[in-house]
Amino acid sequence: MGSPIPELNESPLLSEEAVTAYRENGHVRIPGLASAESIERIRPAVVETGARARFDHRPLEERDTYGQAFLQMMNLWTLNEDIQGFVHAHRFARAAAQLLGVEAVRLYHDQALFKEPGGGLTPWHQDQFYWPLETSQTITLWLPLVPVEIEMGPMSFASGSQKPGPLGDFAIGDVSEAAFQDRVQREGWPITPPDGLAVGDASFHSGWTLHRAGPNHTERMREAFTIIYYADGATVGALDHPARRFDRDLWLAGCEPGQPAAGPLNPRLG
Ligand SMILES: O=C(O)CCC(=O)C(=O)O
Repeated sequence: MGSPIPELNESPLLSEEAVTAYRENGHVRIPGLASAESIERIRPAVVETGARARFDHRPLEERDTYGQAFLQMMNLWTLNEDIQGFVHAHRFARAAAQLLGVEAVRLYHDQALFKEPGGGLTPWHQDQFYWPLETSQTITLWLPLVPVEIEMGPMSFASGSQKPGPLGDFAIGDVSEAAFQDRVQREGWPITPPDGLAVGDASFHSGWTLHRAGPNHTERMREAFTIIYYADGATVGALDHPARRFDRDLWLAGCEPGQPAAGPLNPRLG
C-alpha cells in the first residue's frame, strides 16, 4: 500500500456558481477538483487492478456498440487498498454531497471506463435507467487519469435533460443513441460540446442527465475513473427490469425494495 494522499481528506467548498450550474443543467465541470499529483499517484493502481478486473476479453471488432465504447472495470476499491482510500475520499464525497444538497452520500460503486484506441462512441443514455434507487439524488464523478483531448472522446451532456426524470426504457446502445438524439433535438436541450480535460479536472452529472461521448480517434487509451454516489437515506426501488435486478444483486446485495439502500458495499461518505 502506498502512503495516503493528504488532499483526499480535505474538502474545499465548491463555488455557488458550480452548485447552481449543476442543479440547473444536471452536470458541471470542476477544473482542478484534484491535483494532477494525486491522480498520477493513483493511476498505476487503477491500471493494474483494472487489468485484473477486466472481464470482456473479446477483440474490439467482435463487440457491439456498447462493448466498443469502453472497457468497464468495476468496484476496484474492493480489490486494492489505495483505490479504496481514493474512492472513499472525503474530498470527492463532500463535493458530491454539496452538489446534491444533502448531508452525506453513500457509495453505489466505482468503475474505470477505458475507451481504447479506435474505441467507438458512447451512445446517449441515462445512467439511472439501470439503478434500483428510489431517489433522483444520484450523481457520478468522472475523472480522467490522463489528459483527454477532444479526439479521445470526452463526454457531452444535454443540459436540463435530468429534469423530467426517466425518459424511457432504453438500455445503452444503438437504439438509445438514435432515440435520445431525436429527443434532445425535439426538446431543444442545449448540448454541451465535448471539451478536453486536464489531469485533476473532473465532471459531475446527475443519474438522469442524458450524456454521450465520441469515439477515440487517437492511439492512446482514454483512461477515466468514475465514482457513483446517492443521497444517504435513499431506499431501494422496484426491481421491475432485469437490469435493475442485476444491479441490486451486484451493488445492493441483501437490500430489498423499500429498505434503505445501505448494504456492506455502500459506505456512508462525506
Ligand atoms: O466514459 C464514457 O464514455 C461515458 C461515461 C458514462 O456514461 C458515465 O460515467 O456515466
